[in-house]
Amino acid sequence: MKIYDTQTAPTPRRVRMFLAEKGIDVEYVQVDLQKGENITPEMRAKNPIGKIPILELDDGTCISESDAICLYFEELHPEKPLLGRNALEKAQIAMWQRQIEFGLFMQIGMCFQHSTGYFKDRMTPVKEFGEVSGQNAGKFLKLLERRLADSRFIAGDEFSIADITALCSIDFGRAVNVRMSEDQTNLKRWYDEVSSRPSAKA
Ligand SMILES: N[C@@H](CCC(=O)N[C@@H](CS)C(=O)NCC(=O)O)C(=O)O
Repeated sequence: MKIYDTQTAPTPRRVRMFLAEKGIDVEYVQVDLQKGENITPEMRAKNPIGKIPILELDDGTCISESDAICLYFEELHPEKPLLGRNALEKAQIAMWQRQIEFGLFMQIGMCFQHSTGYFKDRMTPVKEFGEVSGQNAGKFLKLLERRLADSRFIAGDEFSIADITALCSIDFGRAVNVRMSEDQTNLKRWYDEVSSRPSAKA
C-alpha cells in the first residue's frame, strides 16, 4: 500500500495528519505538482482528475479524495475515532468538515491558484476571483472565532478530522497572507492546542 503525496501541499497533509493521529505508517511517494507529475497519463489512470493524494492498495485499487482515504482508514482502524463515535457525533463532524472544506480550505486554495498563477500551465487564473476567495476565507475565520468561543474543538469536545482540515487550511493560508488576526483569541487558543499535537508535524 502507498500514498501518492506532495509534502508541501495542504490536501495530502490532511491525510498524513489523520494517519499520524492513528499511528498508521504508510509508504509515501512524492509527486512534484509544479512539474505536472500528477497529470501524466499514468497518474490520471490512478485518479482521472489528476489530483493528489491517492491511496494505492497492494492489488492496484486506487482511492482518491482525502476524505474517502480517511474514511477507509477510519473503518479499518476505528480507534481512536476522528469521524465520530455515534450518529450525532458523526453528523456534527461531517457538517463542520464540509463547511470548513467549502468555506475555508477551498477559498484559500482558490486564492492561491488564482492569485499566484502556480498552475497557470493547466488552468486560467482569474486574479479578482483569487482576491474574493481570500476575502471569503477571512470571513470564515471570523465565524470560526465565534464557534471556538463555545467549543474546545471545532466539532465539539473531541479532536476530529474537522480540526485537521482547519489547521491545514490556516497553515497554508500564510502562503497567500490569509491569517488569524491578533484579536481572534479563541481561534488562537485552539490553533496553539491543535498545532502542538505531534501529528501536526506530519
Ligand atoms: N478534493 C480533493 C482535492 C485534491 C487537490 O486539490 N489536491 C491538490 C493539492 S492540495 C492537487 O493535487 N493539485 C494539483 C493540480 O491541481 O494540478 C481531495 O480532498 O483530495
